[in-house]
Amino acid sequence: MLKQMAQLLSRAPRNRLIAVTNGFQSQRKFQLDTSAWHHAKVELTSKRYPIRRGDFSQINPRDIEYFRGLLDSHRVITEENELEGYNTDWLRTVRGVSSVVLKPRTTEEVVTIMKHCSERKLAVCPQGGNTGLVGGSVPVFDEVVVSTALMNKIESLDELSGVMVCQSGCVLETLDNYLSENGLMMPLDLGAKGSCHIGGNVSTNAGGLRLLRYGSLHGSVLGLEAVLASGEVVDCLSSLKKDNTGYDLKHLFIGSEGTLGIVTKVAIQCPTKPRSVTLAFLGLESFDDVLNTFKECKAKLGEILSSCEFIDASSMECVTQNLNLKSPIEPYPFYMLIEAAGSNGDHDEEKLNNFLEETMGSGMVSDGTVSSEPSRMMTLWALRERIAEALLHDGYTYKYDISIPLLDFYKVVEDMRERLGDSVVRCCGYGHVGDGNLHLNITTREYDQEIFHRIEPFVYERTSQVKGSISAEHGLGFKKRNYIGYSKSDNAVHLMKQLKKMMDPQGILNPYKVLPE
Ligand code: FAD
Ligand code: 2HG
Ligand code: ZN
Repeated sequence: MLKQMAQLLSRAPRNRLIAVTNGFQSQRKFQLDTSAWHHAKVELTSKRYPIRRGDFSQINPRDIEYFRGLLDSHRVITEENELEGYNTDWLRTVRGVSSVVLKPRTTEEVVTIMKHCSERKLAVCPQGGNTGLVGGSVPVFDEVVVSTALMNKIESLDELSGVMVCQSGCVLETLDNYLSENGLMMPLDLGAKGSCHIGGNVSTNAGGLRLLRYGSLHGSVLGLEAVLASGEVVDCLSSLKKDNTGYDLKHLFIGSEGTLGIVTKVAIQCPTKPRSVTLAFLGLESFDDVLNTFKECKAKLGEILSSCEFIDASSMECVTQNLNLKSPIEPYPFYMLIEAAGSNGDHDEEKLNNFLEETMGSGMVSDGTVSSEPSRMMTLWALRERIAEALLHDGYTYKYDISIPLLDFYKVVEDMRERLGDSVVRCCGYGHVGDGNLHLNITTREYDQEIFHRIEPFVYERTSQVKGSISAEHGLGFKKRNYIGYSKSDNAVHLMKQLKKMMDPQGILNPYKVLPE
């Protein structure tokens, strides 16, 4: 059966997997085709949202002079054209007006920058690859952008334990390629891998396509170094798997989205790269079939299951029509990508065969195609990984990233579709079904305030009713911070505010983000 399925693949075109980028940062391997996007400037965040600038100082020529004395002049960006990419998010939904971007190379430089900003009460927005999806990575007003783009050194790799220590500006894909040469891999993988930085991943606690297998960064990050608002360094750069000496402070920085400190170094546990990887791309008639197939793949594949993703018909239509990618199978209401990765190809193939025989035999899976060939797997993964990019071609994207019990999972998409009717271009669902994480996306040609209010807070109320999370993996950033109460208790939010006050008394680190107004 695997052979028959593999034959189906010959119909699939070979697309190059394009990594995302704003097109502003030149070190990217691939460039995102932005030709179909609107070229008009994104509306200023401070205009679209009712928000007042905090009581921070404004940057003046003496500050710029100070930064130029500290960094070479090409690491202090003040040119308007160059600033635009750092002021605008990847989704093109929020825009700030920072007049300076700083590019330190070392922790010491970050320390000096933060000491100066603290003394002057200048607000700071830490930025990695600027692929964040909740408006956290760009300034809201005129915050100083501290970019980690040049903090890209790999410091050490212990091949025996698999622990790598690197600076926070290393691009995820670069790290993965480096590890691959040493028989290892990064424990996370996402569509933005060609642009996002490990510091950004840690600061958002990014999930991605293989969280199902390798767990969250709260497990894989063994240690980190961060610079506080005051310029003080917190050295928690342990490379030990086990270390129960006091409070584990690194967890405060994982997922705090640049509000508690600037992450400068990371020690990460890297798994062994599997010797055999096989990907099944399946077509299914109903969402019940998706859930049953998930249950079955856990049972039949066990420890070799490395990813379990789903795509609905509308998401597939988006990626095929907007990006001209081709589905390898006929249209179905749902599709799944199930990846198996192990150390013995024959053993893995046998397991996968059993799983496919069972699910296709019982009618749970209607059609499918399987491949172990790297370029073909990349072609299939592109259909899933490039949906976020494809949606941008519709116009404006209202993006929701929720954790929700599996029994209620797709009902949310159906309810939203019914609620919005034909007032929107698209309402689709896809994502990490194996982790209970739905990506609900709605698009309109342009931003529409009325539609926005029909979606929010309905989507958060709906999620909260079933005890879900209003942000499974993208964080709260600027756009979702005022909805934190739908997923966290008042006491928890209060404690978060106290922690913030203690670690950043002037509130200069990434203001207007994560915590509610
Ligand atoms: P940025 O976008 O630059 O910043 C994100 C946040 O972290 C901001 O609040 C910023 O202030 C802060 N920050 C950045 N660097 C630091 C630092 N060194 N110290 C302190 N704070 C810092 N996310 C997922 O979880 N799973 C996915 O599958 C996934 N897929 C994606 C696919 C695409 C196509 C895109 C565009 C995004 C995707 N994302 C995904 C979202 C995004 O890529 C991740 O959140 C990523 O981890 C952000 O990394 P970054 O370097 O781009 O950070
Ligand atoms: C993904 O899993 C990302 O592809 C983006 O988290 C999700 O576009 C989205 O909603
Ligand atoms: Zn995701």
